[in-house]
Amino acid sequence: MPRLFLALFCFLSLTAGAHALDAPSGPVVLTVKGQVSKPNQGTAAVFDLAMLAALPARSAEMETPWTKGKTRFSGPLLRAVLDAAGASGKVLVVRALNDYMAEVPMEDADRLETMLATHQDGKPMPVRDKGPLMLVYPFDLDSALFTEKYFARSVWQIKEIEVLP
Ligand SMILES: Nc1nc2c(c(=O)[nH]1)N[C@H]1C(S)=C(S)[C@@H](COP(=O)(O)O)O[C@H]1N2
Ligand SMILES: [Mo]
Repeated sequence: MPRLFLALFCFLSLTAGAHALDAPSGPVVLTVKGQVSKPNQGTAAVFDLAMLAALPARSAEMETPWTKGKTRFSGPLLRAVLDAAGASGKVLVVRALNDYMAEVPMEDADRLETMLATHQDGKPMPVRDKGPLMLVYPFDLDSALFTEKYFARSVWQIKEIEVLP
């Protein structure tokens, strides 16, 4: 009988491990709220930098309106962060520390290699220089993105993403 319970326990912890989002151990840098199915703090999914660093990422050199010359941005793919939170919906309201906000269509995460940049030229981004997180479009892959429409969605000092239907 105890062996059956042990097997059941192992099975349950394995399936839970496959779906649950770990609790952060460091300071929370990002809260994903709204339509999220893998919350780890109340109804929200919260992330520290180590959790973000463990997700599928992108690193690319590009020119942006905010940087001089070619600059390398690296960080988790936006879709990887949303997957980790179990986010599903059509619109992302991306909010910054200064309460700037932009509405970003879910397609920008699904179809474009958008990243939540945590590093600029290999260094963590301080708040005074657009950190700790910035939504960076793949300007290096598609020059058609180099427009005011995508600049306005390039939120820096991100603190929160709300997932709406
Ligand atoms: N956190 C934050 N991100 C932001 C903004 C802002 O005010 N705060 N402005 C947005 C807008 S409207 C544009 S066009 C671009 C470029 O802003 P800039 O002209 O001030 O460089 O950044 C976007 N990201
Ligand atoms: Mo703008």
